[in-house]
Amino acid sequence: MKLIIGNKNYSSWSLRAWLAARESGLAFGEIDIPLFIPGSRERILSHSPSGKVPCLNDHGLAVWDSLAIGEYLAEKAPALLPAEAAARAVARAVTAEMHSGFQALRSRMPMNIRKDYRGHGRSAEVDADIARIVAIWNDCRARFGDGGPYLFGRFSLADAAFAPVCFRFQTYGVQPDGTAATYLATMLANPHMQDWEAAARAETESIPAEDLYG
Ligand SMILES: N[C@@H](CCC(=O)N[C@@H](CS)C(=O)NCC(=O)O)C(=O)O
Repeated sequence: MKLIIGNKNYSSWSLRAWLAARESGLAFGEIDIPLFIPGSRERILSHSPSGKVPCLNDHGLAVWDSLAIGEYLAEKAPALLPAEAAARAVARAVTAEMHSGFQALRSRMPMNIRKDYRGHGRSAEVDADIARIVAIWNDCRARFGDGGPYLFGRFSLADAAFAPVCFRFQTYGVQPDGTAATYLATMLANPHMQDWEAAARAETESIPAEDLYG
């Protein structure tokens, strides 16, 4: 399998698929395509019919969109989803909510791992998104978190979905309390997250439109 991804500093959708692939334990190679430079669109389109990353290529089969990639990986590595039906349903629900929501947080706090934007990006709408995310984390940990430190105990696709939020909280200095703070620290200490962060910090390309606060 090969996973086609964008800049590790900026591409939040790429991180979700890459982290799920790493946590699956399945072997995969990586094709990195820096976004929004001459030729990037053509390079992406040569792999991904949507013209977006991430895209997974499994022996010629293209699977695009991070949600579909996660589900595809979970078919091969079922531990990526909780074993119990109710927990699995809620894991999918919060993953889908992350996939389709939180527009204010996304637009005012884009993932930008290299930057220190503490104090930037807050608004009433962003605060409402943050409050909802913290509520999801607390609820999942309380109801399903017994078997380990992640939202559903063991690492799952739900954690991959929220991984970019963890880097955003670090960049923009968002500090939740209690259980959510512990979960955030767990995610930021995850060895695959740390590999991604180190690679993001080593990148030299920048996307000026994403560097919102200087
Ligand atoms: N819903 C898609 C979103 C993919 C997406 O928007 N990817 C961005 C990078 S994070 C992209 O490919 N941008 C390049 C472009 O639009 O040319 C997913 O979950 O994979």
